[in-house]
Amino acid sequence: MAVKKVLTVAGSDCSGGAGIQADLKTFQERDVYGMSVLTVLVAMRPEDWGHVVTPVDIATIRTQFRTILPGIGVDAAKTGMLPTVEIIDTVGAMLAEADVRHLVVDPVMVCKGTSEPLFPENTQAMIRSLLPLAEVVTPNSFEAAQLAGMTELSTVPEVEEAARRIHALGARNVVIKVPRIFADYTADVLFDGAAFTWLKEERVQTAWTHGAGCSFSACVAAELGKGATVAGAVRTAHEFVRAGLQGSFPLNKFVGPIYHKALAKQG
Ligand code: PXL
Repeated sequence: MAVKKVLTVAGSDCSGGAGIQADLKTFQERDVYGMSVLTVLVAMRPEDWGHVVTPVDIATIRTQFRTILPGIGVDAAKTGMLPTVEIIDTVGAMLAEADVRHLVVDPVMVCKGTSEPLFPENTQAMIRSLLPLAEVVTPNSFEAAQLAGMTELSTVPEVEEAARRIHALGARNVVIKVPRIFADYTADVLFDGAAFTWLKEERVQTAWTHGAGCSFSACVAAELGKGATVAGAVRTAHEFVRAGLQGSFPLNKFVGPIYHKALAKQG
């Protein structure tokens, strides 16, 4: 059977841990052919790891997108960091026109290690242009609160209420990643519009979690592209990221990525 083709529409993290670098590593590990449309270049100042964010111009985003759609075709796609309202609306319009069968929206609003939301004004654009197209949306608890119009998610009922609200905005399935809601457990919860499925594991003890969110959504897209159910894709992604966290390592004193080959490394 021909290899499945999966597209990431996301930013470059030149440190290699998140963004399209994480997505393409994940696609390779999950045995799909990865392609990318770059929306933004992220660099980090070596002194304090402050992020320097350079959006790609709209015409260049369009040209890349047309290379792949209609130029090649995809079995699934994901979106990651989309740095401006104009880029979110443009990517949303192109994805709507291309009618991508399986779309995972990772509503990236912050990078780990930076406390300030990078692009707070983008939330409304994501709600307008991306959520109605999403087969799966994968916010962390901060992003889920922003999308749901809530202040903070610190209890199970609050997380479930946020998932219901985000589902009502048009995403067909909502996965909220809530690593810190339980004392010793990390959790992802899937809401398909009818039922909640909580995936709970003992927390992997590591400070190095960079790229976990990007890799999670990339893995969901890869599995959907290969024909998995949403519940199956989410479970695989949960386990894939968990293995990656077990093999995570520091790049310097500021940042450490998950390791996509953690299972192979241990074996
Ligand atoms: O982890 C969020 C993220 C997504 N995409 C890019 C990033 C980051 C955080 O550094 O750089 C390109």
